[in-house]
Amino acid sequence: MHNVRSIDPAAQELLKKAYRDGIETVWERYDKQQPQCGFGSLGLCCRHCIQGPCRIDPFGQGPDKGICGATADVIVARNLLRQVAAGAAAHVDHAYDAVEALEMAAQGKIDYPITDVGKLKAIASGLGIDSEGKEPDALALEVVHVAYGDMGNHHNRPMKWVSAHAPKQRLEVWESLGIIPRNPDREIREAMHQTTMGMDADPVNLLLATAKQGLVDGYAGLKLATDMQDILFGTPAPVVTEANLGVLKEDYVNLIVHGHVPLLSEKIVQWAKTLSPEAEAVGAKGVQVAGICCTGNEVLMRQGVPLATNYLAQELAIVTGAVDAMVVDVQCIMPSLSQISSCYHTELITTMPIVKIPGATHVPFALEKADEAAQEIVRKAIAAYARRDPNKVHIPDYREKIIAGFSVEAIAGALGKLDADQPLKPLVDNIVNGNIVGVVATVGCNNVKVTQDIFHVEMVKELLKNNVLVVATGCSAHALAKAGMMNSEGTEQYAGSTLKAVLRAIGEAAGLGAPLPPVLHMGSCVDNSRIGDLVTALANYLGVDSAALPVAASAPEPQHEKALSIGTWAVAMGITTHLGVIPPVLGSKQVTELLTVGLAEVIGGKFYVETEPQKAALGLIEDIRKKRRALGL
Ligand code: BF8
Ligand code: SF4
Repeated sequence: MHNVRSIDPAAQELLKKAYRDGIETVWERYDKQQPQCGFGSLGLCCRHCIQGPCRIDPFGQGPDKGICGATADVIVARNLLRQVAAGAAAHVDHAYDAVEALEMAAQGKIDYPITDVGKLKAIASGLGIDSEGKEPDALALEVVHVAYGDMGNHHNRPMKWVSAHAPKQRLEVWESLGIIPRNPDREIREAMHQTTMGMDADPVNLLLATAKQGLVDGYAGLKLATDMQDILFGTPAPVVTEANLGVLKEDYVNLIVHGHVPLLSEKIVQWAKTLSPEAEAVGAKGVQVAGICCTGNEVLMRQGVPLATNYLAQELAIVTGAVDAMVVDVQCIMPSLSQISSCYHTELITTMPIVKIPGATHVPFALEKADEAAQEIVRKAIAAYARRDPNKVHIPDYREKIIAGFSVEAIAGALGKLDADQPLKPLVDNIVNGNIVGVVATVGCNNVKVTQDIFHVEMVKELLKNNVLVVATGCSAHALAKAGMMNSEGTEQYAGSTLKAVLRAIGEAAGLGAPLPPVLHMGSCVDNSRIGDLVTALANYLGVDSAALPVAASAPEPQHEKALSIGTWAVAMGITTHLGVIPPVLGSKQVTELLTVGLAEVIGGKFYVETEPQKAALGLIEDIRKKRRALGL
């Protein structure tokens, strides 16, 4: 429990308004859930068959087995595997939609461009496809063929997206453990089978299966989605804009895009510009699009669309009374948005066949009719603007300047100004000489159990002070953007002296006229693949295992099953991965011990749980220093 709900000043202001307006938010609902079930919190409840539910007494006084004989270790391990498989399923489903879009775009069946032919060629070449003399459409179809081949691989061979993109030395480790995925759908199906009643009762085997799901997530979800989306919409390059709810404008039609998949939001951004005269006709100055969650990160990275807010303040965006329409696609969308919208004039619009919310308007999205859907949505926002009640409007005056768009290609571009032949060399040199102690990737969500954003911000302050470079994605990136850590002033304010000097030098060489931000925004949660690509490039450049690099990861405020899947992938990459909220595994000593210690011996990476931000930062720095010492640095 906590007294302060958020450190975001805009959220704090709107919480007061929500109270005045009689709006119930996620924080009140959280309070009403107290005390939360102890069995569930420890992972000790099994509902996998209908003889149950079965619960194990953590104090050793009640039952120590489920009705079938499953122990605490088995129940906890099965539950974790199901959660990680569910997270992977979400990302793979997202990636599949993107593959389908690239296929239809290449066939000329839909009005989507192939924007980044360079990226297409790079992906093709990684997969061993020759681009010579081929038209982009034909080449894209060959790449799609490989992706579909992975999705429908009926042989016992590794997925090509894994073997083509993983660090060489990792492949050997995974091979020896028998955890290289063959076909994402098959592996997810197998995980469901493996955890059903009367199946696997070996916690070690179940955890290896969990690690395999991490690889499914990393390569068939994250990496595949990012690759397809970059080819379609372009690989991000630096953009300058602003973050926080102060980006909404009183005299504009405000349209918020929320969710994860850019297939629709890219079209909305485009049509919001085109239909601006229609907004002017109803007395607005234009259409302001702003983003929540990862679809917000997607259109930020490629189109420079400002960020509205992250997961935990999604309801508060509507409480501004200034959001004319909020359009959602998939994942992390609170069903409560419908009820809250009905208290204002906001039109909540669902778009996907698997996400419908009673009370919302459903505008079906299909690739073939994407432009029509986007126009309809923008027009609904414009129509709603006329119904806006000025007495209910309050836009908190908070926004921070941000520089985003740091794909690996963009980072290499900036570094390439220092060494065009070996763009990674300046980064590696500065890690070797200790100006940069290491790199930490902060990823993942807000969680109502933690004061919103506090863990992201306080932990990163400590890391930066200690000359650790930070890269961020997802709602972590939103939090750090809102806190002013993604601009040049943030470098002056937060970076330790040697890190600051490096960021100044790169900023100058790259022609920014100011230091590079101390936290580099690398995109949405599927764009954690970009962090994976950076790690892989560093490992291959140095000829070492990725597990040896002075790199760590952290999900300070994780809430979603996807965050567990991403974390599991990072651990499988050999990376120490911090969680700031305790996942439901403490009911099993064996599983907890394997995740935080034992796994490291076989896979190189491990989970590290610490619920205090400064301590977490120091723990990660200690881990990085150990890796430095092992490398002789
Ligand atoms: O995929 S960080 S709360 S929005 S799950 Fe959701 Fe978590 Fe935010 Fe993006 Ni990622
Ligand atoms: Fe209980 Fe076993 Fe059924 Fe789980 S699978 S609900 S532990 S009987």
